[in-house]
Amino acid sequence: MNRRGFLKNTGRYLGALSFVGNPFSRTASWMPSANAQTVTGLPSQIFLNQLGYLPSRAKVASVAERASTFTIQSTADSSIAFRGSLSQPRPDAASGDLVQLADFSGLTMPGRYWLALDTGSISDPFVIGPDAYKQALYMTMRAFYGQRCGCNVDLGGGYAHPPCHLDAAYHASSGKKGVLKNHGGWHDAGDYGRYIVDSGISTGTLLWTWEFFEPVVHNLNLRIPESGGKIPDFLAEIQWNLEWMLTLQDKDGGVWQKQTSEQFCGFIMPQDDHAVSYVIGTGFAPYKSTCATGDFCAVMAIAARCYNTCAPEFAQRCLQAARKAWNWCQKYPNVLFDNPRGINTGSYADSGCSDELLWAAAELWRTTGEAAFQHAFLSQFSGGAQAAHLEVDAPSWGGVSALAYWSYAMSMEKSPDAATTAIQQSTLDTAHWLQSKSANNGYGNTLSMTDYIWGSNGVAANHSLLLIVANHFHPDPTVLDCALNNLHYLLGRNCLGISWVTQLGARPYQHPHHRPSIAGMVSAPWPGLLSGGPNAHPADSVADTLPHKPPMRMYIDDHLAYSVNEVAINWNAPLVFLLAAANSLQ
Ligand code: G3I
Ligand code: 9MR
Ligand code: ZN
Repeated sequence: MNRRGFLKNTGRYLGALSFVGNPFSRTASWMPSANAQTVTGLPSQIFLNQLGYLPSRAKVASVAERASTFTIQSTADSSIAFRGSLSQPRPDAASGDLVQLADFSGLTMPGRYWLALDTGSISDPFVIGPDAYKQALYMTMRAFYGQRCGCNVDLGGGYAHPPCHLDAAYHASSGKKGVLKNHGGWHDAGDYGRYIVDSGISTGTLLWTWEFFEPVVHNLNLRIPESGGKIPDFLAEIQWNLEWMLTLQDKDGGVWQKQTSEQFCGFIMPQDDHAVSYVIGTGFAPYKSTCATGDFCAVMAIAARCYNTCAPEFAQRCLQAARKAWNWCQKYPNVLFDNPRGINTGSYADSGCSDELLWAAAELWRTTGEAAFQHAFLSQFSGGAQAAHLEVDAPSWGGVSALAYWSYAMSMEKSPDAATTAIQQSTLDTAHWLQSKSANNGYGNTLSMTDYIWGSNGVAANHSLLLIVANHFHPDPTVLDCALNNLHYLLGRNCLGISWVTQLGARPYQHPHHRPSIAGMVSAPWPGLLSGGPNAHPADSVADTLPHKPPMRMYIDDHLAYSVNEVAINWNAPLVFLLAAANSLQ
């Protein structure tokens, strides 16, 4: 049924979807995708989570046209399940909109509904039900299988490729020479590079998902080649990347920054990219970098805990690798990386590695209980500015101190020391600050105006990670609802009415900067991938042409616009964490 065809539309939405300089776009209209719920036709100005809501949690839609009252109607027979009044219009700075809120939290009866305004406008259909986010968790986690390098990948439906990037060698900048027999890992993003720093936070976040929400993810059947084996699918998928990470550790314990070609390739399938995949180093002794080695150390230490039951030998290998990496970092505490001459792939260059080392210390302490690691954590924690005015911020690829703090605090839960108390308190303070942001934003997300950077959708997901950890320290349903608010934002409750996860929701974006989605003969992009999202500082030739607008509108669904519409493993991973949390609430 196309009930939306006659609805009025301001045209702003289509504006956001114009295809500036994009000769390869499929089409400017919405394409049917593998998701049966995808709708065609113009969207209304009613914005909500296109997947729906859990029965017992808060449910709020944002309305950008003027109305007074609303009803929630069953899609089966248009019967009215809930009536409400809209809040007064309030300006929303991030979108420039005047927004009214429709709060229907009181409706808890599972069903399929739409929201109707007294103006006659009707939203896309959505679900209220305990399984509202079940498929989303499956798809966003399975997307990592889709990112696999070096093996046959087949998600079904034509989303497939044979083994890729098997031709590996040491680049001169690595301090070594010759070919290398390695393969594996996940393609980082829309490109085919593999970068330890980004792999580190992504893999760490996924392993934390396991540790926080094992009951939810333990039996998740991801339909991957390892399914049915003795390692749960969730851990088997992560192991695929860990095995590759292990191959980037040198004999001395240091870890090279990345394995990529010298330049980004064009829009080709991975098996058609025949450029040599080089292990790339700093170009000067000791060639490996401290941030990469610190991240690697932390992740291997977490892995030693997670695989101890199902794969004890692998867990031991991980722990040994972590110890070697730790020792290397003690010798070389601040070797920074920048692209050596002739290398133009992503750099993940960081200006300091003390947070990576803090994370490594905390995870090793939590895993081994050895006093030396606690001492290393505490001496850096108390010696630095941290102790006096500790500020816990959500993690990002370049800033992992929160992961260090939380890991330490979780290891001390039975006998909290001063550091633990300070960490917990500061985390709660930040959570409350994010809650105040959410309460004052028309679209309910926790983003400040300055958070609309490259990968702002990942920032939102990581804010939710922080909120969920805060709830772990001090349970509070309003903090959890705030964490879910970012999920609602990412899945449609935003000023563009777009779902930023491929193939999820009624109006998913269609044109990610993701090579296999562009080069492959597929009608919709590869499933389960989160877009980087709005960026107030566009940095590619397409997004650069966007007229200056409020930050949430600095987005275009164009595959060439990598600074607003690329996908990346470090944005998908906190979304998996958030979805696992959401699935644990029922
Ligand atoms: O943090 C500052 C902020 O304070 C400032 O207001 C803002 C103004 O531009 O910039 C912020 O820094 C930005 C930073 O991302 C935030 O993480 C930089 O401008 C921006 O250039 C930087 O972008 C990074 C991008 O690579 C370019 O280096 C992204 O974080 C990073 O996710 C992205 O990663 C790429 C890899 O290099 C290659 N593979 C794909 C991947 C995803 O796009
Ligand atoms: O595909 C690349 C993407 O992963 C990076 O995030 C981005 C910025 O480093 O660069 C993309 O590659 C482009 C390159 O920078 C410039 N030439 C065109 C490439 C594909 O759009
Ligand atoms: Zn590959």
